[in-house]
Amino acid sequence: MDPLESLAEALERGDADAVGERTQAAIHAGRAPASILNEGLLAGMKVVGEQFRTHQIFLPEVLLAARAMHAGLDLLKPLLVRDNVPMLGRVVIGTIRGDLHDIGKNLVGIMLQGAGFEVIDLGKDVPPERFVDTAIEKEAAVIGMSALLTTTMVGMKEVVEILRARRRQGRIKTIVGGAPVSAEFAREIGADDYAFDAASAVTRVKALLGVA
Ligand code: B1M
Repeated sequence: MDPLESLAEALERGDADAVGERTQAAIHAGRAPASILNEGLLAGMKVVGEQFRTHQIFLPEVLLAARAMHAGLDLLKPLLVRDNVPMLGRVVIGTIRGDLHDIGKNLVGIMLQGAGFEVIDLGKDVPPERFVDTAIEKEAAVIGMSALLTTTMVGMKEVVEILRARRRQGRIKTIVGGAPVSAEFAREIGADDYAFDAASAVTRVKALLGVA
C-alpha cells in the first residue's frame, strides 16, 4: 500500500499513534508536506465524513479521527509555516459561535502564517462581538470566519452587521469559509470574500489586501 494511503487508512481508524508514525515516516521519506496533507490526512477525513453522513460510523469514531488528525497536523505544521517571512498583515480567525469544528480553521491559520500573515486565532465557538472587538483592538486588516454547521452560519452575518454598526466595514475586511459556506452566501451577508479551501484562503486574503 502507498504510504499516504496507509496514512489515510490510519486516520479513518482514528489511530492517533499510527497517524503520528506514518506522518513522520512520510516526512522522512521526503514526501511533500502538501501531499501528506492532501493525499493522506485530508483523504482519510473525507472518508470519515462520508461514513458519518451515511451512519456507518458515529460521533465517538469521528472524535477519534479528529484527534488523529491533530496528531498528524502537529508534525506537519512546522513544515507548512515558514520562519522569518515578512508580515503581510494581521488576520483574526476563528470558528463561529456554536461551532466546535476547528480542523479546517486551524489549517487556514497554518497556511496564512506560512504565507507571511500574523494570525490571531480566537479558537472555536467564538461570539460575533469577539471577532470585531479583537480586530479593532489589535488593528487587524482581516477577519476570517469558519463554519461547518449550517445552523451556525448566521453568526457570520452578525459579525458583518457589527462591523457596519461600528463603521469598520470595508476598513476591516471579512472572509468566510467552511463546508456549507458558498460565494453566494458571502455576497448575501455582505462579507468581502469567500474561500473554498485553505490554499485559496491565502490567495483571497492577499487579493483583499492588495499584497503579492
Ligand atoms: Co461534525 N459535522 N458534528 N464533528 N463533522 C460535519 C461538519 C457534518 C457535515 C457531518 C455529516 O453529517 N456528514 C455535519 C454537519 C451537517 C451540516 O450542518 N451541514 C456534522 C454534524 C451534524 C456534527 C454534530 C451536530 C453531530 C452531533 O452532535 N450529532 C456535532 C456538532 C458539534 C458542534 O460543532 N457544535 C459534530 C461534532 C463533530 C466532532 C466534534 C466530533 C468533530 C470535530 C472535531 C474538531 O474539529 N476538532 C466533527 C468532525 C470531524 C466532522 C467531519 C467528519 C469532518 C470535518 C473536518 O474536520 N474536515 C464533518 C464531515 C465533513 O466535513 N466531511 C462533520 C476536514 C477539514 C480540513 O475540512 O473543516 O471543511 P473543513 O475545512 C476546509 C474547508 O471547508 C475550508 O478550508 C479547509 C481546509 O481545506 N475552510 C475555510 C474551513 N474554514 C475556512 C475558513 C476560510 C476559508 C476556508 O476563511 C476564513
